[in-house]
Amino acid sequence: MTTTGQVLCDLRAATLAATGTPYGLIEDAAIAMQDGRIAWVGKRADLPESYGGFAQVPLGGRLVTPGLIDCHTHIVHGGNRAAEFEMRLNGASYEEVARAGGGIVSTVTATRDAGEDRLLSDALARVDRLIGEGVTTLEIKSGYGLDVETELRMLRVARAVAGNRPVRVRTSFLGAHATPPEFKGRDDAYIDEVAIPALRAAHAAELVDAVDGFCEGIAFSPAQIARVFDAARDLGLPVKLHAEQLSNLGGARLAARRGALSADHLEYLDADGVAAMAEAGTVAVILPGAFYTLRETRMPPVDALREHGVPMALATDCNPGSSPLTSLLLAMNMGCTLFRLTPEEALRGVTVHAARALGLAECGTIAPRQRAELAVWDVDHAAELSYRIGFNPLHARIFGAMP
Ligand code: DI6
Ligand code: FE
Repeated sequence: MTTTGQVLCDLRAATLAATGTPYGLIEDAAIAMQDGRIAWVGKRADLPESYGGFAQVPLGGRLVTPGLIDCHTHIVHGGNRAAEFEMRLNGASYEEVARAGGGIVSTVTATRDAGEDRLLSDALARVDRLIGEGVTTLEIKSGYGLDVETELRMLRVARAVAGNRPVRVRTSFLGAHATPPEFKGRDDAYIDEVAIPALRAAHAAELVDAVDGFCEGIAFSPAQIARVFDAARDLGLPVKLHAEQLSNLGGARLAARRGALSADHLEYLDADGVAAMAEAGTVAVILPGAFYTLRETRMPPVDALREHGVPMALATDCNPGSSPLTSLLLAMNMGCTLFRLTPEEALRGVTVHAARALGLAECGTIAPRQRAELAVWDVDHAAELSYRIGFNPLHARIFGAMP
């Protein structure tokens, strides 16, 4: 059944599509929406007469962008790590905290102890902060269960987020995030006896959209990650990887060779890794919240990524340890100020390139046939979205239709 749609007008559209203008900007624009999709976008004066019967929604000259996309979060987790935050401020390093049995493992305990309802209500409180900033799609990882039952519970909660809020969720299975205490010193056994069986069970329950891993000295080796990626390939699932965050193990190269959607963090990425990602079309997901929280000094090679045409996305990495961040606007500001992204790169990083990092073709730009997922902002210039710190200029969020 075809329903009558809406025409948004009296607006400026930062389409992020190839219009030949910065931000894909169209002044004096109109956007026609029907059945949850964008039917038409262009100059208001060029609006075809066939949309004359649509409800007109004037937006007072405001800027409209695609709905924002947070393409890397661990937003479902139990408890918090304020105590470890304090420990680090008393001198302990992130690796020391992890090796002392804290870090990820303490969140694993809290997540195993939390029921599904508690995990969901805690996650929704954080998701609501993102939605309040115009986020219409987010990715959610497992990886704090590290046993079959709790990994599946995290993914069910991630799916339930989309059942409880008007937002699209893509899930990533991250069983290869850390070795749980009961497998201490037996990383290979954990991968073979828990992580891969959990992946198969979660896939059978239709809970998995992609497969992730943590390739790092304090986590898993490229050879161990490769086994998880083999299992993903057998299930027909796309892969992505936390790579080169604290050291260079060649994770980005491995991910690129496996045709990964994205390689994420990348502070220690080398020229080889950049070239491999460029060749494979793997998106670089830059996570300034973790860089900031860990007080990293080594920056991801943004200039090299740019020169090689590697698409760069930006995300919160919302997690209780290294990035307790629930503001994608602040991630954009940090991407610009800490990593010297341009404001246009930052906006592309949370729209069109973030969509690509999730393998989504129908959101991330304002163009015909794209989903009608938009953010309306009280700003004069798109750069304001990255420029301000702790200021949220969202006027309205559109998820399918203007409310
Ligand atoms: N990289 C990170 O920064 C987080 N996970 C990962 O793979 C840290 C997760 C945590 O400390 O809880
Ligand atoms: Fe992460």
